[in-house]
Amino acid sequence: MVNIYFIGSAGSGKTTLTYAFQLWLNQQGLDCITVNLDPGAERIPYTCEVDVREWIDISRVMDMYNVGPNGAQIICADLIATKADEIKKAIEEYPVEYVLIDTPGQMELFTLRESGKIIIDVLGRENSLVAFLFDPIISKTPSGYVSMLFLSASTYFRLGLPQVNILSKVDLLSEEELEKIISWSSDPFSLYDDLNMENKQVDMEIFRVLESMELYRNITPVSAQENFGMEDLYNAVQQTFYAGEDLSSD
Ligand SMILES: Nc1nc2c(ncn2[C@@H]2O[C@H](COP(=O)(O)OP(=O)(O)OP(=O)(O)O)[C@@H](O)[C@H]2O)c(=O)[nH]1
Ligand SMILES: [Mg+2]
Repeated sequence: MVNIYFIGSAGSGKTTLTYAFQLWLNQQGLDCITVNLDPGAERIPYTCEVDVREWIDISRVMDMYNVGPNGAQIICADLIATKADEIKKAIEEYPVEYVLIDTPGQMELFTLRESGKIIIDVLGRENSLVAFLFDPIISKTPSGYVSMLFLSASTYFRLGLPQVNILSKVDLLSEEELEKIISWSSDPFSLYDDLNMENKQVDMEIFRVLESMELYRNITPVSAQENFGMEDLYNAVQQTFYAGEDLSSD
């Protein structure tokens, strides 16, 4: 069983990609379930075999604690940890190969608060990975791309799981913009040059550090809307687990 956590900034496309990847896996004859860990989710397109909203009701939390939606989101994020064992049990009822896990819209609720790490530990670290979504509109400028890179690195530091970087919604980018972003992801020097042209000075050393930690790596472009790049995402997942050591089959 492989757990894939879809993580990215608000509106980066996590929920839609979870759905598109579920459909693609099913088309390939591969078993998967989808898990919603976002208590604030309103519209969920995928089948959602396990839904955190069964245990945590955000509007009740707002009433009970007399807080607004943002305060309630924080309380809910912490409450998820108290339900970790039950969530695990619910997932284990499905003996499938892939568990696609959609995370809260505001990524820091999952990546920075303790409950994200607790959930990951309870569900098991060894077969887990993060699909980190780069927002295409932010990633269009060199400084925006670097900011996404740091956000991705911060998630990696915090959660400590293998990570694949995904460029989402590429149908919103022109061919030229897409090519630029791909070149930045494969060649730190081209990013460095374009940053300079944007009058943003960054020491090349920073990219070397990211490279040495294998955080500076090729990005996988996808479009959930156009069902593009799903096979590449699948291959990136496979490579993470099967390239080096064997994946234990539990
Ligand atoms: N053009 C285009 N739009 C997309 C794509 N994927 C998602 N969207 C749109 O982007 C918006 C956000 O998508 P979601 O999947 O809800 O993103 P999210 O990261 O789950 O959002 P939150 O959970 O609210 O933070 C929606 O309006 C989607 O329809 C895509 O591949 N292409
Ligand atoms: Mg979502």
